[in-house]
Amino acid sequence: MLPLILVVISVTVAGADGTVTSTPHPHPLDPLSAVELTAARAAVLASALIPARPISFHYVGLDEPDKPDVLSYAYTSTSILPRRALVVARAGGQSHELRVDVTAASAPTVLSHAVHRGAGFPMFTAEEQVAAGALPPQYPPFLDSLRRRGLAPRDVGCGVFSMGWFGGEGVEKGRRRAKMQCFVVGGGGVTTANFYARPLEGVTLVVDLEAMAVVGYSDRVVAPVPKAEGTDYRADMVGPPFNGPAAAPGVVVQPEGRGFHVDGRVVRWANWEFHVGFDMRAGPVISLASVYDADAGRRRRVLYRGFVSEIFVPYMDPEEEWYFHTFMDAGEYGLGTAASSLQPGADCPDNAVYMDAYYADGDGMPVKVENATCVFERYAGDVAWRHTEAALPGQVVTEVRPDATLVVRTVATVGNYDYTLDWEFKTAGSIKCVVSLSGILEMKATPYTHADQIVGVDAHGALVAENTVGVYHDHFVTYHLDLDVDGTDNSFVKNTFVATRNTRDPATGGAATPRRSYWTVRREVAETEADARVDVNGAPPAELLVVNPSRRTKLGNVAGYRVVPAGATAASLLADDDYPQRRASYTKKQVWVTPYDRAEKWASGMYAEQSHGDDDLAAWSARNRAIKDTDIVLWYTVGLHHLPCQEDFPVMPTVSGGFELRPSNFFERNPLIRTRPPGNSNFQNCSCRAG
Ligand SMILES: *[C@@H]1O[C@H](CO)[C@@H](O)[C@H](O)[C@H]1NC(C)=O
Ligand SMILES: *[C@@H]1O[C@H](CO)[C@@H](O)[C@H](O)[C@H]1NC(C)=O
Ligand SMILES: [Cu+2]
Repeated sequence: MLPLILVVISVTVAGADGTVTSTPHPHPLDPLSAVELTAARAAVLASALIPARPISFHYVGLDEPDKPDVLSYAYTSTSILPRRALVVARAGGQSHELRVDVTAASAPTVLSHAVHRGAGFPMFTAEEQVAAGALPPQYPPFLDSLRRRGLAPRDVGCGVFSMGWFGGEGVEKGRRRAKMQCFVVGGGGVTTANFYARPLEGVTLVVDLEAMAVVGYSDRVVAPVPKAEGTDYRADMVGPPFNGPAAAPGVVVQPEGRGFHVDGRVVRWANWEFHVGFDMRAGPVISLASVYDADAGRRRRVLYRGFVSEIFVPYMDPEEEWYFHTFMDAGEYGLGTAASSLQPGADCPDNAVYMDAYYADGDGMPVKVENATCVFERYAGDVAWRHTEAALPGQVVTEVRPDATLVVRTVATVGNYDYTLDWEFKTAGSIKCVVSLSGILEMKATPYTHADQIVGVDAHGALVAENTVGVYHDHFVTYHLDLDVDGTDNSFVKNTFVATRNTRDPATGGAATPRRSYWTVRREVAETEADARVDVNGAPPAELLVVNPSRRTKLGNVAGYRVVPAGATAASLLADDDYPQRRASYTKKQVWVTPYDRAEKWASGMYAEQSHGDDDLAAWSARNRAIKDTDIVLWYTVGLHHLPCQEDFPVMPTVSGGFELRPSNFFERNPLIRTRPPGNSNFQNCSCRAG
């Protein structure tokens, strides 16, 4: 990631004029409405518990009711549950945590208050990033640096970079500081929309975010500012002529209308039902996903809650200007606050429906993101199952079922990177999570203009344009997956493939069969957290499942869901004692399982900014709690090593990774066996647009 700079676009602030009203009885997992956010703010400001001023709001989110209450609301009673907000605010140099009851928006009450004493800070606010952006042009040494490069202050924009943690308590304790680095946006009459392509290499400021003052400065390296030509990606700057490969425009038509229903934020489609939430740190949150089992004649629970808990992005250049680029995009910047308004017909197909989202700004006021999430049915011409049978006497039988799915999509644009987060529901019972990366590389200015000049150099990136290096880095996208497979009490199972020598091997005297080897499966049920830390690339290969030991098929197999990696299984290569790695040590394994604890939501810890790693997923797992036949949470990390190439410039073609949660002995048989074959799909007018 690179930081949010200057202004937040495509969001509108909900008016205090009553234009936004709360629904009378929200679902207990609905995100806080504009009215509820406003009420939480009012309660905090009115509270005597925080005497210091000013108060800035860094996180305001739903403080969910206890899980048993939500389950009983969803599956039995639908009794109205209290609405509570969790607020993390800064005042007087301290991080305050407050729980506020906003059930009656006109009379919100603070239920609890605590001051965070440990390491780490809450997310940055957009407002403080904007305010910090105004500091460099008022700072004389910075003006000198610009003058030396022949630039004017208006030619440059600066962003706030989290500074990570590199040991010790030091003078930084209690001080919320960040670094700032700058980019050339104008100058010489040239402008480009590619903010990140023209770094002012060598210049780093340190800002105190609470005093809002520059407290450190260095201008160390002089490398040429990369040229603006060829950096833009806007259609009106790139072309015409548009001479790239041409494809026919997309067509989506549903002649009989949409196949799904949205009731508030509950989505019902085919055999699936789930709730779509939103959080300013996590972005989209999928809850209470259940699937209808036609053979059993009932709805069965699969996923209590799933969301992206963290995106850790460490860069691989140890130099002064780059070593601290070790971003935690969710915990430091927020995936929800970074949600982009989706562009109908481009970000999502024409048959999509949209949901808005709200979050709190730094002043605690609601901000609306229009069309933050879209929901659409996808038919990409794929096959759900098929068979052609030519061996029957006198006939050929072919049966095919097309595979239609339902996608819930949100895009988080965290500075330079755009993460498209998809939750795809399949009628065969799978949930597929895909994260797709696009956007702009983080680039370093360099004197080099040809790859041969870098040969033999200890390189930390690849030349992607003249004077421009795309710096090596990783993306680790960690999902919190509270699976409740057919109920709350689950276990984690490893089915390891074991290569076995045939004991009746003819080479050792046996003669009954010529086969010398085969593989079989060793089934292990994880007893404690230590048994459930898995490097999916490590030998031996294994299938990983969350099962419900008390639910078996009629044949006696235990009902479960497998987690199946779908590419992008990179693990961190950093040394265990390297500071960024200590803050995200869970990135050495893709899979972890913890017992459910409502406090354990954020893989990098509640206070990720400048965290020390003492409250991360690996630290919780080190307690080695029992995880057998209890409520468990599966954590899965999608990982990519990113070695930039020229095609990633000036803007990256999308690259995806993910995983699938796939039923395994959950159903009695293929749940799609009784689906109808497709009817006549030769719609005459399928070149029309659905809208
Ligand atoms: C949101 O989506 C609706 C429906 O497609 C569209 O009319 C509207 O212009 C979109 N709003 C924004 C801000 O993109
Ligand atoms: C296709 O469109 C034409 C013109 O609008 C209409 O007359 C015709 O009935 C349509 N055909 C089908 C199969 O919908
Ligand atoms: Cu990347």
